[in-house]
Amino acid sequence: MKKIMIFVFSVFLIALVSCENNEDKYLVPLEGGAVPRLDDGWVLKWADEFDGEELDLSKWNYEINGDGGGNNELQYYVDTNATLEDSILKITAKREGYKGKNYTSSRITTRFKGDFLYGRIQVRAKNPIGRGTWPAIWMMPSLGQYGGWPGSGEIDIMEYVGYDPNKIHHTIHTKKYNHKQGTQVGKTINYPTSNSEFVLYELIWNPGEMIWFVDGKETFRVMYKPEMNLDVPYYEAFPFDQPFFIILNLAVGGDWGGVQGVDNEIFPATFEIDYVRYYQRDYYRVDKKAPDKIEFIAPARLANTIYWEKPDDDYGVKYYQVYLDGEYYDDANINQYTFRNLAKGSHIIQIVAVDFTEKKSPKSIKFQYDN
Ligand SMILES: [Ca+2]
Ligand SMILES: [Ca+2]
Repeated sequence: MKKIMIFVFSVFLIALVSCENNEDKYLVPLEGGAVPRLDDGWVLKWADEFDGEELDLSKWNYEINGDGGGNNELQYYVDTNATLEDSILKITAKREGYKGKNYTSSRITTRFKGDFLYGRIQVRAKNPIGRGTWPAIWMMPSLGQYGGWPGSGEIDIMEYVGYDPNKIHHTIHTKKYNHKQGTQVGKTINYPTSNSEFVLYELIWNPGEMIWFVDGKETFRVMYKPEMNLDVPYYEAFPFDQPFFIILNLAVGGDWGGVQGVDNEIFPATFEIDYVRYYQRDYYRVDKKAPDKIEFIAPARLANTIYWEKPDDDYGVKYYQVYLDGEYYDDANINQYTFRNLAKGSHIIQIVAVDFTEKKSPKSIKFQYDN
């Protein structure tokens, strides 16, 4: 107990001494990282360069199963087809019988070992060659807070199918927007060198916004727009306000990869990954400005739901504080909010935007909501 008291007291002292310049809040890069910082305040927080002799199981899990990934894929995922060589992770699909399947491969995830909310993800990879291959760099929700697929979302940083080798694909899936309904949101990019050279795939993920880059060029951007989702709680359209983990896998065949069958002459086929890096923005170093006052609030179609404009800020809003009849009521991760148990009558609602350094906007205009 005494030790704890001393610890608490010393933390308090340090906080008192350094609150002027925020130095205690600056991010510290991951020790030994290959590229600890990128321009504009990005700091390395998690990485695997694949330098070792074998896959680092403090960072990765194998997903071992033959259930076809929900897409009727033909491989059995085993824990022997992800190997390291010359600082490259090689995920190899083999033509071999195993537990009723005719192919083996590997699928690895960072779940509960690397779980990420917002930031910048870099994966440098080289796609396999051959009809029937279907590699992916993607992300799934760590906790599944908004229900099973696709309710809690899926982020596909890069997909490729070997029968259409000049293209790569970026996609998100949510309850409202997913491929089972043909409503998924995505983009196909012509990139003929993705299976002959290493390509850098990047995702910058901010509240309400995701931006994809290929070799440093922006290729796709998704912004949450409440005015297009007035009929649903925001998370049915955009559940990307919770932690996600990274998945790397090489599937064989399946509903997409197998559209033109599988060429059995291509095996072994290998998906190569040079590194995975995750950066967070060092907001206390770069963010200088508080968010602007919110001037627009409106009712959504969904009951007891409002939305508002996303105010300008130099590095973006982290979350909002919702005020009801002059009192703080709740936080909102995105610029849309559904009240629970709102009393019948006329209410005054105000919103405060908070950035990643806890700088706050002035209180918004007063919006009258009658329910
Ligand atoms: Ca490497
Ligand atoms: Ca700011």
